[in-house]
Amino acid sequence: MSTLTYQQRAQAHASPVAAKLLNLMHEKQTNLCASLDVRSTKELLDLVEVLGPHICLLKTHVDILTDFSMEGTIKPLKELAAKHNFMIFEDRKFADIGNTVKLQYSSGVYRIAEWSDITNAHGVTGPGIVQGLKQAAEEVTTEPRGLLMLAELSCKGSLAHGEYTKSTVDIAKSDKDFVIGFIAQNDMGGREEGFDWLIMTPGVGLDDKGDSLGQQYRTVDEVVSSGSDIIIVGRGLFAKGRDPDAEGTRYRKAGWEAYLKRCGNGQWVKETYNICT
Ligand code: S5P
Repeated sequence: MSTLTYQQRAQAHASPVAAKLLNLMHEKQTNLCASLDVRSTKELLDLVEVLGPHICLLKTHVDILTDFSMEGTIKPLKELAAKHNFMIFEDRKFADIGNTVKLQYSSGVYRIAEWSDITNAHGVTGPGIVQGLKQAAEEVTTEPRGLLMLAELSCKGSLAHGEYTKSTVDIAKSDKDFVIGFIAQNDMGGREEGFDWLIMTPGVGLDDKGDSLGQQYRTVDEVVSSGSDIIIVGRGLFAKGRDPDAEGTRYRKAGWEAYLKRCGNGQWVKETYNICT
């Protein structure tokens, strides 16, 4: 895993999206991504208003929203992203042939390529998926876009391990600018070949071990010490009975402390943040 600071990695990164995110993380001192799976735009925007100051990245599943619209959902979301300084990751998990994902990413109701800085894809269909998504991004926007490949999953019984994971890493190597990293539970290497992939890790929870549908949670320390650069936290932040502001502070602190430890530093106190620069 990388023991360099986010700032050092930003300076050398091949992808403008990854460099922007790493700089933002360094400046805002957070490696927390909020994953907000809610049913209405109002719930989403209310949570983002509270969690915005704590996060570097917002992960969405816009197909869960019953009232999605570009004007009513995406416009205010982008305004909140600018106000609180975070980036957006639509967790679309593309998994089709290149030509189809190209259409799915750029068209339809959601037009994801127009507004989401980052999206993700499964490796199961092979490298055409990377090229299809990249072409769509190039055709619909001049803004930089980045792709994460799903190399490992958090849920019980997942088939994404061993040879599958290795082959997904090979697909990621096919495009150094567009593929910025992985959804994974562990570091995926690549540094000796000149890749500096971002590892984003879901299945993170400090209070629960899992849910009744196969989700499995690891602690912040566990995931960061096994290579995670960005912790993705969902229900740990906002499930019923939880205070999102308090949980946002808590997970952000835990994530940053674990990062400082990995960079060779100890205590999480505001003054020591800059030791890691
Ligand atoms: O392996 C994975 C990959 C993803 S992207 N496991 C996951 O749980 N996710 C996503 O992370 C999932 O789709 C959900 O949006 C989020 C986890 O939510 P939580 O409420 O369990 O923290």
